[in-house]
Amino acid sequence: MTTDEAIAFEAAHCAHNYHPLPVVISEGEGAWVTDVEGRRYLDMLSAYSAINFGHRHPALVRAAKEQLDRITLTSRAFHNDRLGQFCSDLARLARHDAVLPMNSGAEGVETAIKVARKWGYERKGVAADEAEIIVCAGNFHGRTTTIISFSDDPLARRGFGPFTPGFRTVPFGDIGALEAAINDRTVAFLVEPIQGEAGVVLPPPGFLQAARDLCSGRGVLFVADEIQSGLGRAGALFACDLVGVQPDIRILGKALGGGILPVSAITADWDVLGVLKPGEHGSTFGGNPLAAAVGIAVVSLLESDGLPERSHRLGARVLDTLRGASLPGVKEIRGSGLWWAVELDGTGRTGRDVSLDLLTRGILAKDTHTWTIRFAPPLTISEPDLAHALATITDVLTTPPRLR
Ligand code: IF1
Repeated sequence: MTTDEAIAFEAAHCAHNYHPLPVVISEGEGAWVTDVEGRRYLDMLSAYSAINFGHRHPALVRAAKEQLDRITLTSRAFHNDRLGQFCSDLARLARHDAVLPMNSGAEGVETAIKVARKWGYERKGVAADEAEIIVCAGNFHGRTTTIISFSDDPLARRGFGPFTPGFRTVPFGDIGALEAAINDRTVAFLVEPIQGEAGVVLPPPGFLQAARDLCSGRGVLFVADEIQSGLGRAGALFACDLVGVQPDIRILGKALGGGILPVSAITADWDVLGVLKPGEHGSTFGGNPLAAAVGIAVVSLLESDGLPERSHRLGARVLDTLRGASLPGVKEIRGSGLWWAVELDGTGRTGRDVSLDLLTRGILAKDTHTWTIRFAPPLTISEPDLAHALATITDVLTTPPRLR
């Protein structure tokens, strides 16, 4: 089947809720993927940071295969022999007492919202159904109706009302606005330490630490959505570690499943997570033995392979290289670790135009908000492959747009 045939075949029966680049991937290993016509590409998106360890990392595939031959799903109506190890390992990694395992990132965010609200009612004394959570403009926390209720992206909201109340929005990075928004009903501040979908937007220096102190002083839970920024992506184990902030709740997902299956979780100490009692929250697949087995292998990898440090080291080189290239038509280059974005100046090609040009040159990347292209290669990408990607990105951005 050719690329065009495969795309048409998919369009006949798959909802059109995406506008993918015209490439049909059939295989992948490490940082490389191959399309149905045998063309190879460097994956510089990593499924939006779910493939931090590369496609089909041997240790992760081995863990999944071994578990597939034992048991894959029990539901939490019964115990299984992998969940305890997964929660113990992940709690240690996150420097928290406990873990609540879920599946998608959005489920993790919803879980954090429910726990924060219940903590507010039971431990802070907020009046029933009055809890407020403060979020940041430009946020992306998922696609459920409650989560889009506090999105400020019209595309994410249009046509999906009515919306869930109980959220206040402040400008990302504005500590004064955050302080002004906190009141006696505020139970949490939910923030991406680095905003991904917004285009790898870093907060002003000191903002996260000041927000942490403010939350501690006002009895507000600091909830870090590290679904995209965590697990080595930003150049540290967690993006919060870059500024020495320990959140009250950490939300994890994407790469926690090793790029093999959906695994998300929230981590917190018992004074927070202890508000949940049996029967109050859950999911069919949350904490399943297959997910736990992969999660155990992911934690082991993160604790042994030095990937966060490698991300930091190579990421610094990426920014130096791209910023030093004086790229025409580029407004800003932002990044942290092996996670960066090129924001175009809006006078020429769009982010999608550049993504299409990169595609023809064997580089997979994705635009966001029209004028930005984001890059997130596997943290395991080889240095020669990274150098090749940077040379190609530089050349594509320097070469006048080809006639389309
Ligand atoms: C799509 C964006 C990225 C996330 C953060 C929670 C979630 C995500 C910080 C929800 C998910 C994904 C969703 C996917 C594309 C991708 C994305 F463009 F949508 F915004 F990465 F930037 N918190 N992000 O980044 O996790 O439920 O998807 O597992 O919806 O198109 P999920």
